Amino acid sequence: MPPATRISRPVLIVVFVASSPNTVSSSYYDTFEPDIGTPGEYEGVPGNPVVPVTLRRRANATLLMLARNSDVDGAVRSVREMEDRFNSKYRYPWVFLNEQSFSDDFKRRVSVLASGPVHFGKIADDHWYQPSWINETKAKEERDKMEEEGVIYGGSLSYRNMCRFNSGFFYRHPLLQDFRYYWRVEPDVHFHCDMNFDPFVYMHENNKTYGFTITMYEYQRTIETLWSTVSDFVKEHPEYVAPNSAMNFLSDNGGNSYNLCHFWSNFEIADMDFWRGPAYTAFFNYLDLKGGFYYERWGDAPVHSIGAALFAGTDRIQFFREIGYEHNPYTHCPTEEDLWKRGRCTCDPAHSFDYDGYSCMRRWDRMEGR
Ligand SMILES: Nc1nc2c(ncn2[C@@H]2O[C@H](COP(=O)(O)OP(=O)(O)OP(=O)(O)O)[C@@H](O)[C@H]2O)c(=O)[nH]1
Ligand SMILES: *[C@@H]1O[C@H](CO)[C@@H](O)[C@H](O)[C@H]1NC(C)=O
Ligand SMILES: *[C@@H]1O[C@H](CO)[C@@H](O)[C@H](O)[C@H]1NC(C)=O
Ligand SMILES: *[C@@H]1O[C@H](CO)[C@@H](O)[C@H](O)[C@H]1NC(C)=O
Ligand SMILES: [Mg+2]
Repeated sequence: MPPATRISRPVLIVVFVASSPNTVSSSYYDTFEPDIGTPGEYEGVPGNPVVPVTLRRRANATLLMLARNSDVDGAVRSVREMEDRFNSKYRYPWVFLNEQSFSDDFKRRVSVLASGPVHFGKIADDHWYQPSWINETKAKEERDKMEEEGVIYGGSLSYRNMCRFNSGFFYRHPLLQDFRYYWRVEPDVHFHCDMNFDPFVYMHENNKTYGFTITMYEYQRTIETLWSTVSDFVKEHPEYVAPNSAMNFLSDNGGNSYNLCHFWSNFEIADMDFWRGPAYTAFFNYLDLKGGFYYERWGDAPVHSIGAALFAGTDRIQFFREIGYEHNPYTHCPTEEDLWKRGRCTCDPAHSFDYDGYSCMRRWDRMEGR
């Protein structure tokens, strides 16, 4: 935090070669310090001067959490860490969504931590619940089968609602219409490093569509017919495939089969205008009508990942290596000594998931020419 009296204009020093695939996002804003005044000067605090937002460079973005009222303790811990490590310096708004009304207790406990405006939204029933054209007899049979087989969340209907909502509906919620970028935050995750740059501004300035920290394999059993459905869609709509598509990240045989690699979507920084655009909209609607969100257990992680990889393309996807992030049981921790130190990270780089046997990071490295 700069001293209270210091009001400097942001200095942008571009220090990397734009085409380098090894770009460290934070080096872009190495010397960037937002002009935010002292904590007591936050705008909206009665009696305090408003710090002109124009002094800071902020993106059109929000922090976003989907949660149940019963998630409140974990939500509070995640908000606290996000604020301490990033948002208290930038004061982006928060949007919380829930298919039920948030309790006063939930609202009170997260609001006390947020440095920016906080919005609570209820999700429309037709954006959340299983649509009427799903054959519930068949869906129930499949849920029971998966549960018997011990597939994680295999028997859960609410988990399926959540996955479908996150795949194709959240960015249509009225509270998100005012925003382009979002950072998805789940209850009970950890942000392990100080953020010395603004990833939203980075996304915007570098034309990025999708940012991730962890990539891994999906359970085949939950997506048995997803890839054949994707292939059918692509055959019908070759015009949506990006010239620089990341097909080789998803498939080891030019698209014949899916290697199960996906970005772990409990962390996402992404551009909702891409989800709202013609390619992803057509893609999601096609998948949705096949029913796999209910007859199987298609997750938003493979669905977003396949959408971004094929229709946005390799150069639109950003690995945020400097963001220390943990969702049980995996952690991405910056392994570069300078990033780890600058971030005052609480994670152990030796235990970063990046090159774990279950990680797809090596495949992503190859996409970027490493
Ligand atoms: N409102 C609401 N939110 C939900 C529901 N189910 C899950 N969520 C939220 O959706 C996100 C993902 O759910 P999780 O239960 O964390 O699923 P996961 O990350 O695949 O699995 P975990 O390993 O258990 O964390 C979290 O932000 C949850 O709070 C639900 O039924 N209603
Ligand atoms: C619904 O699924 C069940 C079980 O698979 C099947 O027997 C039934 O014919 C289906 N109903 C319709 C209307 O397709
Ligand atoms: C922010 O982005 C949304 C979605 O693209 C757009 O509708 C809105 O006008 C933008 N707001 C500003 C201030 O640019
Ligand atoms: C950003 O992406 C758009 C859409 O693909 C493209 O038309 C534009 O030229 C890109 N801009 C830069 C600066 O790369
Ligand atoms: Mg989770």
